[in-house]
Amino acid sequence: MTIRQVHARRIWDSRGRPTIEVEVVNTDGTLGLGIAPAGASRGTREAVELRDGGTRFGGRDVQQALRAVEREIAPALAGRDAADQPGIDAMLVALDGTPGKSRLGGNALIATSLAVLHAAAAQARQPLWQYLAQGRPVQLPLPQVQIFGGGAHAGRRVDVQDFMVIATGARSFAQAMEMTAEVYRAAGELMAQRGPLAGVADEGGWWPSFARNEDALDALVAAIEKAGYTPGEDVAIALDIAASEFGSGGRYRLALENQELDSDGLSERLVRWVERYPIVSIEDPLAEDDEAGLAAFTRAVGHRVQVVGDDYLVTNADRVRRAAGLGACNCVLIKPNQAGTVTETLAALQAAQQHGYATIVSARSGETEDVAIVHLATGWNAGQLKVGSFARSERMAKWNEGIRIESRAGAPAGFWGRRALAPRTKA
Ligand code: 2PG
Ligand code: MG
Repeated sequence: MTIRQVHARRIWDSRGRPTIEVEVVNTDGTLGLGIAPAGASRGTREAVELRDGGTRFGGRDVQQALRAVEREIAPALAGRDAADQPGIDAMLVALDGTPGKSRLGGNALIATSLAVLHAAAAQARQPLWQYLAQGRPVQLPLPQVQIFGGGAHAGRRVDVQDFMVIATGARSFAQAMEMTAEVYRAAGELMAQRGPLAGVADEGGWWPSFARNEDALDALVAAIEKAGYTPGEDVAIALDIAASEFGSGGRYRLALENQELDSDGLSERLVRWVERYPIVSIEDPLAEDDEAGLAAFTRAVGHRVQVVGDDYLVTNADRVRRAAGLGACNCVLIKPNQAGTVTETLAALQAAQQHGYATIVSARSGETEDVAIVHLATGWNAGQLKVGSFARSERMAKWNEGIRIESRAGAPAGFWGRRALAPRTKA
């Protein structure tokens, strides 16, 4: 079976910004849709998102990326078999010809690559997760869900970007959602009572105007308790510090507390948080250029807390192997559009698994109704899934898809639960 047609169109993401959707149609009439998401806090080594510049839509239009698909990618895909994902992705990378995918655009490439993947699953008449699992036993991922949004997603009102919860006591994906719903609601009520609520952030998390970063942690613990759960037992805390957003060259500027810290100073602050709060996961604790700091932080707390590399590892297999050699991080955030193709995304995930790192498949802050990442997390048996908060349909579509996958006949064999967290020695 071969690809008959490839179309690209401009659609709109959850921030109301242009993005690219690619449609791949097979000769048997089955088709696949792929959509590029968009980050706000980005690693410098991510695949380049091609934007037109100028004044239209704030410079964010994607006409060049659309043209790249219509004029170059579509003719090159015609007649190929969608099931040959590695061959097609290698062709896309070669066709682009630049190290950062800046010529055709990482957004054009990932939308195409995902569309090809969906088309192959459709052609095989299988749900995407099942097509990816290829008969191997897989389990539903453990969700990380944002309760408070900060950093680049909320006008930098607090320095830390994501204050999240993980329902460590949940026994199924659906139960994790139930527990999260109660905590999200309790957090909103608490904020409304205390007064610092200022709407919701880019991923649907409450946007509270706290005076200190620690106030958000205290509020999170209070929300877990208010919801009737025991912090650290039933529901634990996960943070994305996104430190590259407020630090480089070993200097970190905490705007909220009007403090400048060096790498050790920020590390010590975070270690104190780990000691005081029921935190089980910390992402990008130090900036992407602070490799020594990331390795030192992992040595200090990596035996009891998950240390996640996002901006630092940018879903790149070589960078994962390099980090493993240095002992930096023990978990890799997996974002397909950082890599630019499905095959390179899978390579990063496999490199992580080979080195004993845990993995989290993640959405971006700019999303759509696309639910592909839930299928990737499940079918690749990644263990964990990060989608943003528990509000707004670009987020809820993904959580609901997890519930659908779990409840259908022929569902994956169970739920990862807290076993998915690094370090993997925990029961
Ligand atoms: C992150 C993501 C999701 P963005 O940093 O992990 O929260 O944000 O897509 O803006 O990079
Ligand atoms: Mg991050």
